[in-house]
Amino acid sequence: MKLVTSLTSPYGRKVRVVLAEKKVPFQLQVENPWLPDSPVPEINPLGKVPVLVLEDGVSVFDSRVIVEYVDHLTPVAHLIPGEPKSRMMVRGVEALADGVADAAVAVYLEKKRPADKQSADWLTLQERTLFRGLEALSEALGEKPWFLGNTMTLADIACGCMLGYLGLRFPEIAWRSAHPNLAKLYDKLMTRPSFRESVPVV
Ligand code: GSF
Repeated sequence: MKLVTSLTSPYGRKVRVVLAEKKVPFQLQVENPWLPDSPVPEINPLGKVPVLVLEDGVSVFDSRVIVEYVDHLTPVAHLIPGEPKSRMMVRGVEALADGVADAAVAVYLEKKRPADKQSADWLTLQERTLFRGLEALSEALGEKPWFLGNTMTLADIACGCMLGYLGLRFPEIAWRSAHPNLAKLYDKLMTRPSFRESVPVV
């Protein structure tokens, strides 16, 4: 199978980490979905990455559908629990982390527009979402080693990928000092080859 993604996408990194943790071999095709001649719309009508293209040509998107599929491919090292309440908690944290990433991507794109076309109100709205989301993630983690139970789950992976994206695009956001527990989690995740090998690069 082939994963089509950019090397900056937090959602693409989430999928790469899950594929690596599940030891599922894949080919990586790097694409920038923002370019006018991007081939991404041919495999995803939404024009977004990541997209997982299966051997039979089926396109799987978005990242939440891809990770669900990949987690079921092998019975080892499940990253999404089967028990309904635990599953809901893990997917809830993933939704929160992805939502913070959505707000961060929105701020990044707005700030790329010419200064006179940027909306201060829109930026404020997105920034508030971003900081509220970080606060909620920090509270959910508390002093626990992982978001749920004694092992890493998709919740930790999604949160780590979002934090890595903030580090790339918004080095001025002091999330490490505001939320030392999230910093500790990120540093722990970065000891794993899956995270080290998918650090976002421009
Ligand atoms: C988000 C994908 C996305 O926004 C997911 O896969 O989880 N909910 C989706 N991807 C961005 C790139 S990035 O900022 O990660 C993208 O492909 N944007 C292209 C566009 O035209 O919006």
